[in-house]
Amino acid sequence: MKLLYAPASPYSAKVRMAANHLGIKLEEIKVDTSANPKELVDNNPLGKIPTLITDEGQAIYDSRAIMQYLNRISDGGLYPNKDEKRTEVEVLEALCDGITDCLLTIVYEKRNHPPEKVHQPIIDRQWEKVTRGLAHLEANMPKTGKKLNGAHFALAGLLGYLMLRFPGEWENGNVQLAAWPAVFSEKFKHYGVLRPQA
Ligand SMILES: N[C@@H](CCC(=O)N[C@@H](CS)C(=O)NCC(=O)O)C(=O)O
Repeated sequence: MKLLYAPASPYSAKVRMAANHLGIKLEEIKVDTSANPKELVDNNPLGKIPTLITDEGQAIYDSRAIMQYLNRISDGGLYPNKDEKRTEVEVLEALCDGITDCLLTIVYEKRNHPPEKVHQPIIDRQWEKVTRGLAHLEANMPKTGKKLNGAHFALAGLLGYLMLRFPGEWENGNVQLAAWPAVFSEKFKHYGVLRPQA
């Protein structure tokens, strides 16, 4: 199976960590989405990463569809079996990915405009959502026991992206979240290598 990814991409980090945790081997192909590489747009009309291409040639995106696929081929290795618990994990993953979406909107707004054209109200609105989302996570920290699930990898992708692109801007008041990467690294030894990085 091939995974089209970029090292800084938090959603790519989520699925790379999950696959590694499950012992699923991926041929990882680094792509630059801004160049619209043919293999990417031929397989994903949205031109986004991560995009997984199975050995049979089926393209799977987005990251949550990939996570569900990894869960199926690992016989339920990523999500709990019981409905209520599974929904809880899926919603937590959606929250982490949603906060990540807001962070990416901010990064793209700044990256794609000269400073005088950056629309500050967009950034402020997205940052409000980030702040609310992080406060919710801080007040409802997921248990990080022996068995890791999809939400743990989503949180690891989100916090890795915050550490990479927003250092010093989110830790205040989020003591448990700021401490969590160290906790997670104890359970998942490859976090240092697979977390989002430049
Ligand atoms: N909902 C998608 C989001 C994917 C996404 O936005 N990926 C970014 C990189 S982190 C991307 O491909 N950006 C390039 C673009 O939007 O053209 C997922 O969970 O996979």
